[in-house]
Amino acid sequence: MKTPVTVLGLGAMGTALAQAFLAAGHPTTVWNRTPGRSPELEGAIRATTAAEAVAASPLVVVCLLIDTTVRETLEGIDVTGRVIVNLTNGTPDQARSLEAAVPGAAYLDGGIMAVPAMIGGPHAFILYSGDTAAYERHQADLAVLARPLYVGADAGLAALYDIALLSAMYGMFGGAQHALALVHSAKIPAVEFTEQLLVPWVTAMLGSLPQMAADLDQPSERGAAGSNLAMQAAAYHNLLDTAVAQGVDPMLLVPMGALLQKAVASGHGDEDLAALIRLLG
Ligand code: FVH
Repeated sequence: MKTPVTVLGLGAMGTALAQAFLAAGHPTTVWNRTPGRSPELEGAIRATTAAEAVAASPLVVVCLLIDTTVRETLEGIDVTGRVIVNLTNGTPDQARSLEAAVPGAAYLDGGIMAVPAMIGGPHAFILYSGDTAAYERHQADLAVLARPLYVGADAGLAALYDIALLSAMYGMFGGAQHALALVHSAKIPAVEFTEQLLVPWVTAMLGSLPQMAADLDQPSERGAAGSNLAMQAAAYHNLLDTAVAQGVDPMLLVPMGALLQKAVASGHGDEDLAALIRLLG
């Protein structure tokens, strides 16, 4: 028989996780603060309390709104002998603290790198960290949700990777959204611009990331800058001025301009974009 699992939280993501477990044949107990959510979960066992749901399965997946929600939900519940897999978004410190707050349970923290529609599909992956033995015992169970990637025994590591990847995503979307606001201000069709220019351009620029990362890892092997920062800082004013002239709020672009100025002022004008990473910390 497949491992019985419990899913705490039937928001958009919790529902997708429960659906994937059910589709894979796992006896699946679900609980949600507001009863009656996700009637589409046919075959799920509906617990009336979180305690009842935790008691029902050795593997308990938690997917609630934020860290506080998880703490309030698990408070006072006997989790002895359970494997708690917390897939709620949080910080590394919150993950470590939660691990300490569930004595008697094995704790895994996770970062879901997918939107709900991707769960159970080929492009989703989930980062895990924490109790190594618990991960090895349940790796196959967790694989029905998304490709599992274990990143270390420190419970905070999955959150660190997750937050790093989300930070990159928001930065990327922020730049693209500014670009779209700019072309929209000039009544340029957004879809055509996106498909023919924006996506190919961003895709081509992403190709420079591995070299940027290599420069960070091995500064002694850094090559000459192809596009130096002094040149980029000089041109960057045009991005801000054009936004203002078009009536577009430059708020998403301003921080990068400030960082470029700081790099040049501190003597890094002849280096390339990798130097900005070192200025951040
Ligand atoms: N959806 C996504 O695209 C992202 C993908 C990456 C991972 N995130 C994180 O997953 C967590 C859950 O996200 P979600 O999409 O399921 O969120 P909602 O649909 O808004 O559902 C929220 C659930 O949390 C329950 N809840 C809220 N407050 C409380 C509380 N005080 N006590 C108990 N439960 C609470 C809520 O219950 P209800 O409102 O239906 O009663 C939902 O079950 C999240 O960390 C994302 O960052 C998703």
